Amino acid sequence: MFDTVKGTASEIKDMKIRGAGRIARAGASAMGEFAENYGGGSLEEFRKDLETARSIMLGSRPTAVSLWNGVQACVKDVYGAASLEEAKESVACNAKLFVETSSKAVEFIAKIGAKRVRDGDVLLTHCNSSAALGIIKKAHAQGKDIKVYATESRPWRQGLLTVKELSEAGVDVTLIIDSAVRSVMSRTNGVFVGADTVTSNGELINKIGTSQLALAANEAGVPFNVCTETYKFSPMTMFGDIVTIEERDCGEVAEAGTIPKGVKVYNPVFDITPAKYIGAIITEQGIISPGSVYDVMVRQLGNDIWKTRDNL
Ligand code: RI2
Repeated sequence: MFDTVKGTASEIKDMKIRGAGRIARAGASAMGEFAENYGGGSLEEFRKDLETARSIMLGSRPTAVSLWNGVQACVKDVYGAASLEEAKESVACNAKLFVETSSKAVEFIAKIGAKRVRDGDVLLTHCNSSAALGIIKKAHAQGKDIKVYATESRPWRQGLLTVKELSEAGVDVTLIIDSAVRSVMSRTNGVFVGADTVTSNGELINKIGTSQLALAANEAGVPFNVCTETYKFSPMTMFGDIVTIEERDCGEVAEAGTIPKGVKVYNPVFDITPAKYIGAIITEQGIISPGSVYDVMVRQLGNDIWKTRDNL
């Protein structure tokens, strides 16, 4: 019964499916498929099994609120459903809607953000963000002559995906190692990164190393732009939750047997960029400041958000 959900969760955990937006869409699709193929008995049983499916999915990547919000969007109407069929249909429809609207959001971000790229700009990006790359590719397609530095992004080296994608789109792109960021910053006039999570006070949680780009950009007076769909905003941070920073296996950093016995390896996947280093957050709802994240969350969630607080 849980095969598809387990399969997708394990592909997300193993980074075969990665990128905050992609994992949210994959998670939502798997939940939709689970509901469509559900052959069990009562509405009560479905709700219980759906909860199990939800837990399996959410356990795959603890930091990405995108996955939590994507899965939540699928299951939100199940408790109001009057029959098993209605509940199944609500999950399947909500899953499709989430995939459509989140894909559309990336397109809006590209159109909005590309206006912030000028002819002749030299840009810097980190890791592999579809929202950030959408902007860069759109600016290039508009005929702007741009150059891009892309970090390697150890340990998974997603920067290699970035340089492939940009070069295939015809963009002039240069790969750098992560520690070359400060050295190239003085030649750069815009940083564009993605987001895994944005907190209610406007902090960015993104791939490890992002905060170094922000610091170096701040020092050099280079605008630091975060490119993100608003479903990566984390409502629970409003009520005090602290984002769990995922730590992954030490084998991703150093192969077994390559470091002396007794040496420890620390492999955090994300870091936190304080709001004060962020110039603009480019979303599908327009360009906002880190100080506006709280207002966007409250508007999006409406009065339901106070029920969450009252049930704390
Ligand atoms: P999009 C990625 O996380 C990177 O940190 C990237 O900046 C972020 O997701 C957003 O990516 P990981 O899955 O949603 O590689 O913009 O750990 O594609």
